[in-house]
Amino acid sequence: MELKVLGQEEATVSKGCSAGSCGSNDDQMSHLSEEIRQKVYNHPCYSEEAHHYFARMHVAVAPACNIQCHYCNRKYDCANESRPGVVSELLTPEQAVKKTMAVAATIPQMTVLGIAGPGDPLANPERTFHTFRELSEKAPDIKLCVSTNGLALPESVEELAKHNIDHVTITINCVDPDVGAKIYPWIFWENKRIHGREGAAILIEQQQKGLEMLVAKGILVKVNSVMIPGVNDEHLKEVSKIVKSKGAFLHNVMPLIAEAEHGTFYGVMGQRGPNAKELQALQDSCAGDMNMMRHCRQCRADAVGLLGEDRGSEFTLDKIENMEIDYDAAMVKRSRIHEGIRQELESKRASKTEQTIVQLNPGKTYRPVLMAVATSGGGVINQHFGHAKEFLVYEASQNGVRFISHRKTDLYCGGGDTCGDGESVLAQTIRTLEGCEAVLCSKIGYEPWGLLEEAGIIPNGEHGMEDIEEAVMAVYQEMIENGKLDEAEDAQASKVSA
Ligand code: CLF
Ligand code: SF4
Repeated sequence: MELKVLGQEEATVSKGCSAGSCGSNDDQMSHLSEEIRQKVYNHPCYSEEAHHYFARMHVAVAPACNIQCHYCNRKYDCANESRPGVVSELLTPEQAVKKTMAVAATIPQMTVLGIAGPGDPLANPERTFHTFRELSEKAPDIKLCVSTNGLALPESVEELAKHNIDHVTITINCVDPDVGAKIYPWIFWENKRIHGREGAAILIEQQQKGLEMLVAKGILVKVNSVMIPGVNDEHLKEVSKIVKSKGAFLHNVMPLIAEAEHGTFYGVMGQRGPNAKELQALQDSCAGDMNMMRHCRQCRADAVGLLGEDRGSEFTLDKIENMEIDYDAAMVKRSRIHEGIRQELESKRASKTEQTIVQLNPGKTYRPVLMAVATSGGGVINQHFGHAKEFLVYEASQNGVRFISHRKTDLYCGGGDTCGDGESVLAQTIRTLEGCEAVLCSKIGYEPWGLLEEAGIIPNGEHGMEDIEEAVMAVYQEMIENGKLDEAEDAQASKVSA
């Protein structure tokens, strides 16, 4: 069967790339210029498709920060790119280079090295650029990536371009200083603290200037925004429009995570974060103007592995200390594996043809359906229901399949062939799937099967090792054939869970 996979609006992308595809896959990739496709096809954050195959790693070399965000506690990693409440081990640039080469040699799918904290990388220019400089010499096949609050960006653009850094993330939470004053209590600027609206205005100006300068250099810019209900949620639509008009490649709207135990201003004040439904609604309304990233995992400043997994504990300083690394040999292996993945992706695209579901019952309209998928990567359904730490949520409709979000869960199954222990955690897992009408996995135990059915979710273990989008569409087609969607001929909106 042939599928059409949907994502953001189609558009021709030229220099500076303002639209087209990136949150997602094949159809979208085909609209990118060759130059940009080369930059994003193996970057797990800039391409939704790539995140099934390629890994990233972060090195925590940048301790200082030049601003204060109300969602940040300086004891922890920069919450602009990381989950708050997580502490990373600070590395020297030399340690960071060694660790990166060790990971690259061990995990050939690791294609991107990012610096995202624990403070702001550009507030620590010596440490950040020392790391980039050495890596671009010693491991030239690794893409370099950086995430910043943008205050020191304009003065850093030349240096970023010099090191061939093709991917820069700026966290832009507002373009209005009055909104900014509610998010940033102060910035450190020209050797003094500047508070409130005045500080926010300088930050916004620097961010916008930096964005324009990067785009002019042909560097791909992703904009992260933290969605803070009641503070900047409505305003982010305006932010999305403006950053798109200035040439940003991708917009990643992330949920505020504010817990009192993190000791942040918002956490202590009881500022809530958005629920999944609110986040999706905002992402959808921004998507009319902008490519949206929906697969961000808010990873930590020392994360290693595919998005959604963290293999950092395999590469602690004591473990890498004694590793012998033949990086020339590793590069040969890496390039062979990358070529294999590229060929696999190309052949997948070539095998997809126009999907036929609409012709199944011409003249009828069926509502979209959300389905959860258990996968550990590779773009296929390959995970046991009870082993899934997260589920990917896709929407199937007569227009095709599109990725919507991921939902984290706690493991309830310790392994083996049976699922069933820890029923309350299982019940919790099923609650996280609320709004989904089917769950696709490689295998599932008797007990969760029954509980899912009771919750109105169809368990499905029949598509193990199949391509995710094809399997999702096959199940959607079965639902139509079995008359499960007949009641919705007048196309009610899909049930989107909170
Ligand atoms: Fe790291 Fe960020 Fe580069 Fe990716 S993460 S610096 S762009 S390599 Fe990616 Fe992680 Fe989300 Fe960041 S999933 S938090 S968006
Ligand atoms: Fe914290 Fe990052 Fe904001 Fe700095 S930019 S205050 S490290 S969240």
